[in-house]
Amino acid sequence: MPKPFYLTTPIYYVNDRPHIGHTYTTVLADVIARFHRMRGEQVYFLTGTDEHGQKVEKAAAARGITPKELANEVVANYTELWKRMGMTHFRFIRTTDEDHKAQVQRLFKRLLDKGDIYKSTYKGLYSVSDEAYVTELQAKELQAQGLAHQLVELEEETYFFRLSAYQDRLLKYYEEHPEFVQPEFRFNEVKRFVESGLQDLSISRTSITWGIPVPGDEKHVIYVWFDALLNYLTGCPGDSWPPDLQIVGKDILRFHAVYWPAFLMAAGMFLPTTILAHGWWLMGEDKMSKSRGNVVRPDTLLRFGNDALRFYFMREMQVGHDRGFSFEGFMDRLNADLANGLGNLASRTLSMIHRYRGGVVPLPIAMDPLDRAMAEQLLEVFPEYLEQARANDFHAALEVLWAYLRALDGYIVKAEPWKLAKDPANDPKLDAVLANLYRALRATALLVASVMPELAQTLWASLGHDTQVAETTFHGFALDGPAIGPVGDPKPLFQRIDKEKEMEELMAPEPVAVAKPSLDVPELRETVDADTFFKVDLRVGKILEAERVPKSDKLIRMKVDIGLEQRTIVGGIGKAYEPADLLNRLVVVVANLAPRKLMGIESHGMLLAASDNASKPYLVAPQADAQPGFLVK
Ligand code: ME8
Repeated sequence: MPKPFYLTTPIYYVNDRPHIGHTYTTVLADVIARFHRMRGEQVYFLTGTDEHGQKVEKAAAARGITPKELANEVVANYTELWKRMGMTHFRFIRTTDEDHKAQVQRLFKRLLDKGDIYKSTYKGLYSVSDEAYVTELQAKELQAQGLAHQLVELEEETYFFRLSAYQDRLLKYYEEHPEFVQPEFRFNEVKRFVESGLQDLSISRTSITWGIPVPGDEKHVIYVWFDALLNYLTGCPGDSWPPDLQIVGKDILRFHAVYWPAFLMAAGMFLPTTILAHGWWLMGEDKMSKSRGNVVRPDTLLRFGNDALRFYFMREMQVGHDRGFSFEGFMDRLNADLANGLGNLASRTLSMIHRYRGGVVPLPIAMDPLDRAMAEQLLEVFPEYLEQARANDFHAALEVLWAYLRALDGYIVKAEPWKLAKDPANDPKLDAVLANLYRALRATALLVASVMPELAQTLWASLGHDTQVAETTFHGFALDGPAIGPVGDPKPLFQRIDKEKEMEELMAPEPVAVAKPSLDVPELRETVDADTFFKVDLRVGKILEAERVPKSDKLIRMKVDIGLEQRTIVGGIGKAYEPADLLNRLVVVVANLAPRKLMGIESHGMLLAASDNASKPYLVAPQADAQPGFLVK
């Protein structure tokens, strides 16, 4: 019995909600996990969150909550997103999990006893944003990038990991394991870094409290990266070590390809088989990041469906390279490949099988050279797709498959089945064409099931299967096997996107990024007496849930705690706010406003918001320590 395929993503910091960068990494892992299951392997896929460290401690302090409370809030965004997207991880690990804390302390102690960890003093520069000490050389790089303000001078007592002792062993290991880091050009960067010399690594801090204490010396907490990397160990089920594939962004390759294997060597453990470093999704020339205000959230794209986003990620990004994101490119790709491309081919094929053969897939008794060429091409495309996907290159795999789908379009044009159908003498030729198209679609459903689970299942079912495509394995699959049953009605696989309409909405920037609003100050309204004013019941509310009202780009349905009770309130703020941005916000509610129906939903109350000339809402927010139910007067 081969060992289960163990696959990991980085664990994400809890200082931000997930954006499409984090989503991309997790989708890539999920696609690979599903692919390996269809190869008949048992797969463990681990993801989670990295919750300790100074940044979280500070962000929580600024909001007057504990770091754990802050972490819980952000973690929910991740777990809910992954659930909504149907990710197939077996565990969502948090570095605040008890078993993880125990694991980190145990390993720290073991390496301390062994002499690989020792106590000394660190003096030098520290990057607050990276939570890492930096060498002179790295400091110069940061200065060149204008990031020097993130550096501080530090002198502190610290525990060191004897990284320098592992330089030669690492280089030897790299030499003997050419598959250890992919892609190769990144592996070369890693080798050069290690060849340039490794210094011992400080792995504890006394300046922070939010972390795992050093066992027996509790004024030290364990450095976030030592803590974080060990999640892969904590989360590994008994029979699965070492990881077969660890997916990371290129930003954190050094930690995974240098520090992490050195820790494992020190612990006397096997090293992961492959660290796969992918590139970045860029906006223009820049990395997507909250501080640059150029972040695209998955919510914005998931309106087009989970599979659409997964397909776009896999089709567009060549693993290892950077890729510019654009809404237009996103929609063009989906329209071309899913609405046209595959969608079109499937609906044409199914309607022809219905129209000409009553839904029963014919057997190809006689094939002419063109039919045979198409059938043979499938025999090549299928294993080629599997090979590329096995090498984690879904970009290339999908390219090969879609080139074949385009060739099939040409095949239909040449064969002209609508003409063949007019004369029974052409029956054998028409049978061959229909059978070839059917087989190609059936193979496609199987191949794309790990990339687009729902779409593949719809296609699989409409081809007459009553099984789950995801439970079918590639091995031994008969590409020329007979059809299982009659085909179903052609259902559109993917709804064409109205690009112009969508562009208007999508291009509306996130609230943080909008230009300063202009305002012609409106005239003062008529005077009211105090009694009239106090009739209005204004109180503090807290938004507990928020979701878009289907078919409306403006309305958001919220559940708001107003102290007395929880209310459903529908607000026209959807163009200015994402539902996820509204969660846990304190707002001011007009609580005694007569209820009214908005798109069939009864809204009981209203949120106070300021408004500019363009009627863009700006929610009024009470001070952070106000409580739901407080009267506003
Ligand atoms: O680094 N394009 O967490 P993190 C593609 N906690 N992928 C991107 C991306 C982008 N623009 N931005 C982020 C950490 N990512 C540590 C990891 S692991 C033991 C600890 C993805 O929240 C990419 O996978 O900053 C990157 O490596 C990861 O998010 C960083 O997530």
